[in-house]
This record gives sequence, structure tokens and C-alpha cells, in this order.
Amino acid sequence: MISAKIEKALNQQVQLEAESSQIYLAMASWTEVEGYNGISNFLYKHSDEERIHMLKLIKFLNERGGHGIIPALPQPAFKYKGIRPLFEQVLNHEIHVSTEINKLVDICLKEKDYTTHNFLQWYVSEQIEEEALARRVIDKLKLIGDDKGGLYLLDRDILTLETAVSAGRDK
Ligand code: OFO
Repeated sequence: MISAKIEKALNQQVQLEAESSQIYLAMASWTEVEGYNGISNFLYKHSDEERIHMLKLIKFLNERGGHGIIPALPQPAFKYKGIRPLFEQVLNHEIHVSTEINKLVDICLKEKDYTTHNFLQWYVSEQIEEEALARRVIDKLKLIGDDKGGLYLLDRDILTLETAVSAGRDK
């Protein structure tokens, strides 16, 4: 059984994961319209992953005697200044998510809720990977600069880059 305090904190995280999913969905749609099919697929996939992060929290809340609340969501931006600012926003957003996960972990320790603490470790590792991936994409975009050919190749290869970062092969 989880405490009311942990339930509230986990529901705030449900909201944040749902917002993440919406933001990446908006980014996916914009990049698709702009003709970046690879980047768009990458963002659609990330949007789906964030929804899974949200679902995992809802299921955990409900299994532990709490209630996962489905939140209302603000409309994300639907236009972006370019691919690099877009990925800078992704990175900043993921850093924000990591900060919130760390706060949650801290609350669990204070409340001596070791079960939820254990459950959250998956999110802690996931955040390391997500931040690393966004940083790698930004590094590549810095190298590319204004080179349209480079951007074309990144758009073509971004899903391969993601596999390499998750496997620890692109450091
Ligand atoms: Fe990328 O945020 Fe979920 O955990």
C-alpha cells in the first residue's frame, strides 16, 4: 500500500510523462510536415515510449492500492525554429524529467517506501540513456552546422544512432 504523499507524487509524474509524450508527438508532426522523415519517426517512437512510461506508473499506482489519475494536458508548441533548437528543447525537457524523478526517489527514501524506490530505479536508468541520446544528437548537429547534406544524413541515420547509444557503442 502506498501513502497518500507517494500517490500524489507518482500522479504528478504520470502528468509529466503524458506531457512528454504530447510534446514529442507535436515535434514528430512538425518534422514530418517539414520533410524530415527519419527524425519524425524517431520522435513518434519517443512519444510512444513516453506513453509507456506513463502507463507503467498508472499500473504501479493501481496495483499498490492507489489510483492513477489521467491528466488533462496543455497543447504543446506546434512550430519549431529548426532541428537544433528542437533537440535542445528535448534535452532540457529530459533534464527536467530527471530532476523530477530524483525528487521522487528522495521522497520515497524519506517515507521509507522501498518498494516504490525500487520501482523508480528503472526510470533513473532510462533518464541516463535519454539524456545521453539527446546530447549525442545535439553534438552531431553542432558538427553539421549549416551543412544541408549533413542534416540529410542525420535524418537518414538517426534511428541507427539511437541503437548505438543504447548499446553504448556511440560514446
Ligand atoms: Fe523521457 O521521460 Fe519518460 O521517463
